[in-house]
Amino acid sequence: MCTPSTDFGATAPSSGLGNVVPLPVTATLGTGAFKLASTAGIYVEPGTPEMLALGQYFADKLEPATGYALPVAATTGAPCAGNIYLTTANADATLGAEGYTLSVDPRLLSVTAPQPAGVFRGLQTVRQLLPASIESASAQSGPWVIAAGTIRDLPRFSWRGMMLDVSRHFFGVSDVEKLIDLASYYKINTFHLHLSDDQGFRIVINSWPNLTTVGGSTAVGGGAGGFYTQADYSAIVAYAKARYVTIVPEIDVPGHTNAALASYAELNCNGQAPALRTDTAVGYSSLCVSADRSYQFVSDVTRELAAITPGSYLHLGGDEAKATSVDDFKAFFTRAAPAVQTAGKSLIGWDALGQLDSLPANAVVQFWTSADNARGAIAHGGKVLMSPANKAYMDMKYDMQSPFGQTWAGYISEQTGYEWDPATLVDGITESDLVGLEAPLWTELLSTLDNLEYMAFPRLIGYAEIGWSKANGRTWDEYKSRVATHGPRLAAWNVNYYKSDAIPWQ
Ligand code: TNX
Repeated sequence: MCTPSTDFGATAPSSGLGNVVPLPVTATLGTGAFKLASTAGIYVEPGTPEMLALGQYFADKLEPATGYALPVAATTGAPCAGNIYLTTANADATLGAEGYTLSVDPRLLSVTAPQPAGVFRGLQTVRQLLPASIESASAQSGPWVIAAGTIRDLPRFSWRGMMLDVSRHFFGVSDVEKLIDLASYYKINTFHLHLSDDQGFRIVINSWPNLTTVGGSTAVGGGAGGFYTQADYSAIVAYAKARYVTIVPEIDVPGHTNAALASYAELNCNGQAPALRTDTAVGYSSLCVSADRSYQFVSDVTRELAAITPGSYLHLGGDEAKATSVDDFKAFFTRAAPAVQTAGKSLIGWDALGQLDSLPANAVVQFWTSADNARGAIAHGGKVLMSPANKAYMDMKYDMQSPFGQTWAGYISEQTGYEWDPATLVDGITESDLVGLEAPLWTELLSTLDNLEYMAFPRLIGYAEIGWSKANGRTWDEYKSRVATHGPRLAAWNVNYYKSDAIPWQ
């Protein structure tokens, strides 16, 4: 049973189906408009807990601004006129794991996808087609009208990520969740947590408790640091999962390990724990490659992390191991990498892993600086995740005026961050070698959520579009006026985004 709504004569907004970021694959404008009425319901098919949860997620997003408590119910077949229909029934299988079709008719709004993840992605499109005031935390006047038409949409790359360094400065669960929620609005599907480095070890490992009680007690600049309990981490994983975002945890080895070395003397070749470090130097620390305990450490950490990580990848870092010889680096990963397989996961590491003589099945290397190493990884059957430092490092300053951030990889304006193609940037790395792209946010120089938001927005929105939308036809001039319409939405969420003149912000 459903209550039909009868206002089918609403006028379509002049923006039509425009202003969606990432740009959908195809959008065809129809006649008229769908008007969301207070009497509408959200009907899901099939009535599984997952689909009902998606319906409730959407109802919860609409309630503050509309004041409507839209009921969510299971249905078989399309509901009656005036309602919203979310379904995986009779979907076009070629839309894949995350694609969807959005059909907006004056009498029905429906999102159809082969998988619930596609329904979630489609709901982000629906939110973007509603007036920006839909994102307000308090009741607004509406009307809540969407232009009639059809969108058929699916991603270019399967891995569209953001990375946050919680080691140099620690960020609590609610900060991380806010970033995940924002990223998911732009259809990002992977959130990589850089959980350990020289300055802090940030996740409780029950079999090695000092890693956090000692190694988690500091941060860059000497602050108090902090760490996630495994329950905290699981809360982040669940929050991300509800947004169809996969958490990829990173424990960086064998370098970038001073916090672990300071926590356990036995991980050091000289048997002595160094002091905790709060400076930003790199390349001085290494697990003891000849010590069996180092591999016990890796296997215990990967086993405990794997048990609370539903995603299929564990990141073992491997970058800037300058205190480890190349032979030792190879010897280290030959013994350490199988722990990831044993834990039932696949290995991802930074591009230095391309120096190894072989890679395990399904290995991914994350390109940030060395094209040679990335090509080496491809030659050994690995796939590449693109995070070029001079295009995708969100800790780089936008320009000379930026109040904080790094410059070693250059300035990265919003335009520079947007105008590149992962499949043509590096000689010898082509589309079929890639799993996708990821934008890292390192935090040596960033210590507050406000800082993070300023560096990530709006650049992250551009990376989301590079990962999702077709390369063909993407232009900065068109994009900048489309992303400009998202200013009021970012403002509604209290995001401290960078408002430069490069984008004609509304
Ligand atoms: C290089 S990228 C690093 C990080 C720093 C970053 C700062 C990478 C794998 N290593 O340790 O935080 O530069 O931009």
